[in-house]
Amino acid sequence: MVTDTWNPELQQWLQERSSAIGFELAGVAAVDAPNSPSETLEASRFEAWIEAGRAGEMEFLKRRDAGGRFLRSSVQIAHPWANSVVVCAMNYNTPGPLSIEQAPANSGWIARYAWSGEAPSGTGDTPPPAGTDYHDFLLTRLHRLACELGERAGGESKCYVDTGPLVERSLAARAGVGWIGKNTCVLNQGKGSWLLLGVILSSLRLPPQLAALPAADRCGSCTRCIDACPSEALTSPHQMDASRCIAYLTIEKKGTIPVALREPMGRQVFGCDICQDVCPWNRHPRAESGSLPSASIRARQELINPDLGWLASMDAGTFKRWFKGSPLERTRRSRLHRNVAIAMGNSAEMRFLPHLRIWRDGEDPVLAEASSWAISKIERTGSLEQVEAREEPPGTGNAPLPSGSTDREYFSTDREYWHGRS
Ligand code: B12
Ligand code: SF4
Ligand code: SF4
Repeated sequence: MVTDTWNPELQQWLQERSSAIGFELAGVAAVDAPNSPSETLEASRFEAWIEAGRAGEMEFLKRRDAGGRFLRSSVQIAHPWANSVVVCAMNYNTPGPLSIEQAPANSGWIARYAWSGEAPSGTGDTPPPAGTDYHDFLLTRLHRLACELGERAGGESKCYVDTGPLVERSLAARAGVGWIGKNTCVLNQGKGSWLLLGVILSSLRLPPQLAALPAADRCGSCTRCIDACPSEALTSPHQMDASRCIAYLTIEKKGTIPVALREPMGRQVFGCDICQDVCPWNRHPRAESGSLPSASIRARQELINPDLGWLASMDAGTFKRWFKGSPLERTRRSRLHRNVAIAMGNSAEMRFLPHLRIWRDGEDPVLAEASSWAISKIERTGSLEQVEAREEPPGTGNAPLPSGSTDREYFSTDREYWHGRS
């Protein structure tokens, strides 16, 4: 039955079908009419955010239409036909440690959403499991839902996961999926914030009486995320200076990373989970069994607290085998290695010096500069014990590796290295 308008029965159908397709949460919101008070508020927030330089070098956020308006400041600018938006969310919190827990001194951190891969990890004799990107299967599910919606109610639709010219978190909040926490993430009382969002823009109209009730803001007086952010990217509640966020620095920022922000990066080499790891609403929620496509979403154990030496030893072929089709493809090997060099510097581990020296003397100027910084940092901050162990015969220029190990063991192929760890 084609309706062209949302009605309670269709909303009920949406809940049932989205859940059957594998989304844990779904809601629908009306798209603001041009110049309505709510459109004006959202647009002015977005403009102010960009104009304050908060987006750093993320040029895709700054795109404008022919009239000079920021494309993302209002849904209707790029999609004048859209009247409503379905927002779906999937919890990706598979079991695993938190980034804030004790971890080996030689380990880095890859954001939780990027752990996924196709099969349980091999023994080292089998090829590494192929990477998968949550965005891909979210989009597949959204297309299925949009297609069924079209068959049932008619209208035009368009699906996005991440890439569309719209602010998904604002839409999610308005669709009742959750509230926007002080860390700027969408949080749901029962599911926490390990949520990936996907949206279906639709031409169906949502009568005002069917609008979702906004989720109550349950941050209260808590400020854990703001207090824990190492780079002071959360400038005040609900406000982020993305140019300082470690997720931006490690994933989006090209070239060199500002020196002042390198130490705060700690051991993060891809993304950052700290402001979600400390959030009390994330203590319990786990992805529901059955909501994740089991074969393709398993966390790859090697990517949890990954060994920095192992990541550093990846050549182009190995990087491709591990990360093709995964979110890490975005940084390519060169930027991942830049981040690894900084994490090595922050680790104060003398054992990384030989590899850092190779990078420092190599051809990639960004990596060379980051390595040079890391070497001086390790030399400044390495433990007394390590500094003593560093005493070397004049002229060799190399610090000894930890006792009983050789250069070859430390920086050979990833497979050998992995065997060494297990
Ligand atoms: C650019 C981007 C980033 C940038 C900037 C993040 C940011 N806060 O803006 C960087 C690279 C830093 C980033 C990091 C991460 N991202 Co990101 N990112 C995006 C992207 C593509 C655009 C976001 C955007 O437009 N930002 C501009 C600002 C203005 O908007 P906003 O923060 O999203 O929301 C603002 C408004 O809602 C408004 N607002 C609402 N209420 C109120 C109230 C007050 C008082 C005020 C002042 C403002 C205000 O202010 C909010 C906060 O500034 C979206 C996808 C999309 N198309 O929306 C994903 C998205 C936001 N990211 C996502 C994720 C998962 C992450 C990371 C967790 C990844 C990681 N582990 O490293 C981190 C989280 C860091 C964090 N604390 O936010 C998810 C968020 C899911 C969720 N549960 O909220 C999204 C929705 C992608 C997806 N499809 O799932 N991301
Ligand atoms: S993701 Fe990390 S750097 Fe970014 S706001 Fe959260 S804690 Fe701060
Ligand atoms: S840590 Fe506290 S303030 Fe931050 S999002 Fe969670 S509940 Fe809100």
